[in-house]
Amino acid sequence: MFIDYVKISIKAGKGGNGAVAYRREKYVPKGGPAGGDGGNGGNIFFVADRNLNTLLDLRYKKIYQAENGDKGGSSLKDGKNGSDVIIKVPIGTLIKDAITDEILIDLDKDDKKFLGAKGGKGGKGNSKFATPTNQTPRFAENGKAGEEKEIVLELKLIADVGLVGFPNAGKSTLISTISEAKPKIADYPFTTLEPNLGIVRYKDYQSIIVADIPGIIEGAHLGKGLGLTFLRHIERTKILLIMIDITSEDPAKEYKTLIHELNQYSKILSNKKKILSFSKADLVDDNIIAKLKKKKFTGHSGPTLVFSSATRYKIQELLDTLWNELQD
Ligand SMILES: Nc1nc2c(ncn2[C@@H]2O[C@H](COP(=O)(O)OP(=O)(O)OP(=O)(O)O)[C@@H](O)[C@H]2O)c(=O)[nH]1
Ligand SMILES: [Mg+2]
Repeated sequence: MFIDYVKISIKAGKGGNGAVAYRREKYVPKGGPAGGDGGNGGNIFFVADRNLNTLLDLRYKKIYQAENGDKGGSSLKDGKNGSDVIIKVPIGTLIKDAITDEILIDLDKDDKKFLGAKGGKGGKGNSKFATPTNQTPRFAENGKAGEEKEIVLELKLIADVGLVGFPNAGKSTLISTISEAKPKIADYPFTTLEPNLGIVRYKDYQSIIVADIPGIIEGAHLGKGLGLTFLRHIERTKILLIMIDITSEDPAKEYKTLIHELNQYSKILSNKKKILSFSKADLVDDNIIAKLKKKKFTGHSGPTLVFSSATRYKIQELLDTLWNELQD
């Protein structure tokens, strides 16, 4: 399952209290202050880890609590610091404050680390409060509370190319043809309910990451079909491959609808570079293909690609075009 949104509570550890203690030595009845400091509370960190793809692991545990610092001891012994908690997340996870909705950080690189909640400082022991006029203080400082936050984690896939089309356009079939991804494919709408990422090997050592997402229908921005919330997964792609089923009754209208829904979702998507393509070329005659290639689509410039995942017709050309566009 693809999990892209999780809410959790994080609680850093409390600092340990400083100790009130006195030196006890033979023949010294009233020793000076010897209370150690409390240890610091453990912190909560988030770290991006390239081995993770989903937020699934975080779904079952809602509260993350770091260890408290130990209290200070006698004989100037300081308390142990509480251990930190490190929460691993996939690359591309946004960390937000659940209450203000503010983005705290974008963990967009492997190993990038973020201090989500700082542990409370340990209190000072009474030995630290000795002054010339009060050489044996009878008090120590208490440890401070650790930070507590409500956090939202949101994963935005980072792909090079996003596939955009109506349900059944053949998006999942394409990704399964050009990559190792094995998404569900079926001849009914909304087969894909969660995004799939595919890594396409290009030439020898290059790769293109493609994101297959659920289908879009007219009125999606009003919540029709699966709505548009999954479009956030393609906001960071460099290009969008618009896919229209070549057997569509009205390709121009389909194209217009897709562009309209993208525009409704965000400026980022409306400004993104788009390539227009027709899938399932094996289902029509060559003269229909030739006609479509010449047809003008309002608002679209650049080549129109026609391909078939079923027969691999023009699949290499499709990849070459995507690759070349990505180099710009
Ligand atoms: N003949 C032919 N059929 C295809 C081709 N590509 C996909 N199909 C068929 O079209 C149907 C829909 O394919 P999917 O890949 O599931 O379509 P999708 O765009 O991912 O659909 P949603 O996930 O519902 O948005 C399936 O029955 C596929 O077998 C193709 O190149 N040629
Ligand atoms: Mg699909």
